[in-house]
Amino acid sequence: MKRREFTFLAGGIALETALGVGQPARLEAAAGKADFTLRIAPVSVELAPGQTIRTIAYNGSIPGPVLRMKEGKRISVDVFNDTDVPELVHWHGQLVSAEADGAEEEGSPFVPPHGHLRVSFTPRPAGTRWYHTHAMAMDDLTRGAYSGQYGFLLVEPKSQPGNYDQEVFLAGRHWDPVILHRGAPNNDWTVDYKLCSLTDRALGHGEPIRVRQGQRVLFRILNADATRQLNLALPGHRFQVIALDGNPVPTPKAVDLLTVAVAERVDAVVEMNQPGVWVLGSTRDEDRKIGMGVVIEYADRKGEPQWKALENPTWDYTVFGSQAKVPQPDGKFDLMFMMLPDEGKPFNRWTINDKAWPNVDPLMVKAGKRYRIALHNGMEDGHPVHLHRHSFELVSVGGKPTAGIIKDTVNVPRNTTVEVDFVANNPGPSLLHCHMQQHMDYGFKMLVKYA
Ligand SMILES: [Cu+2]
Repeated sequence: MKRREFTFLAGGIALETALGVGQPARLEAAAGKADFTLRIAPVSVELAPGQTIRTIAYNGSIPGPVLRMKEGKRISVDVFNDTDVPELVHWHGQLVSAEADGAEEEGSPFVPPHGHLRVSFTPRPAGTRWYHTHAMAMDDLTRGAYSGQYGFLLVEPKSQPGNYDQEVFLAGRHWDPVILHRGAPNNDWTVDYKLCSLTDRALGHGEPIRVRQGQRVLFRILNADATRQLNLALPGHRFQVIALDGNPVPTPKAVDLLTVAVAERVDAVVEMNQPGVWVLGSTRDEDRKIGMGVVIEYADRKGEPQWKALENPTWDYTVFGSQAKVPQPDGKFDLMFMMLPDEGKPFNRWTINDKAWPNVDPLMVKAGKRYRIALHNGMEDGHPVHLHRHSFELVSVGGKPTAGIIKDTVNVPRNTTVEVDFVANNPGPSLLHCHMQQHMDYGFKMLVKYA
């Protein structure tokens, strides 16, 4: 029997339902083929010989396909959900409508189980973005960011600068999660993992990245993890950081270590001037041992991949900033993040200004105004805080002023305050949350609302 297909033309969203339940008032025939298709379905991936993960992913691979879109050119994506549970696809770092954003809390529709949703939006701004599930996992570690539902989305600028010879996409991930209770000083519930990947295979398996001496390689690096920070080095080489979260930085700078918090992206160019076979990998020995890395192989070089620990690994956003004067905001908010004590089962609950979702008071803003948010982390863990549908500018990190660094996710280190400014320029509810899955699932989220 032919599937019934309907299109719901409102807010840029088209909704099709196979059952016809909850049919919206305005129905029209689905219009042609979408520009992109994503299929959410189970997959098995052999990360290393004998080490196969079974997860849910896009189009049968981890990561999903690199989606290349043109800045400002409206597109449509057909999302098919072959699983038994409702899903959400979030377009991370893009200034889209709340309907298209893929966040339940903003009112975006789900992709129904064994159903379909057509999403339409205008990609912007240009840069390294990504897409991922925004479903909650709670204590089901097969769902949400613990699953394989992530992929790069590159919004290509109208005019391409492109001063590189090769482009490489790397997305860090931990796999096979298990719930773990930690003792002092944290005394909390956390997640531990047994396997890692930075490509579609564990370190030492799959194809190396082949380079030639003198090449400039642009690495687009994403931390697609549910909970863990990614720290990367490439012995004998430096990373010229040119963009953070896809946005060009005011002061590109060469560094030895890349620290990428959950959901962040770093674009960095490496000049290949140390012929050999190297490990580009996690600076955490335990993570490299279980697969977090990839081999870089120069032409005509053979042998065991070499690793060397960094002597002085440091990471500081502000080195990429400028000294420009940041405009005074029209309003200011203070947000204090705290963890509630262990309640005897996973996970600990989290509060923002002493309240947990859904009871956190929203930040009320007026369109066109500039707001400063002081993010206060009163705990031992760092929190990658993400604001949906807006970009923000870093104003200070741990009391150190900066300017010109535009991001959508910022790591707020332990017992530190980070200040960010954003302009309320995209009306509709916008989610602000910690991107660590168990933190957002257990209270650490709130809405920005337009008055
Ligand atoms: Cu957090």
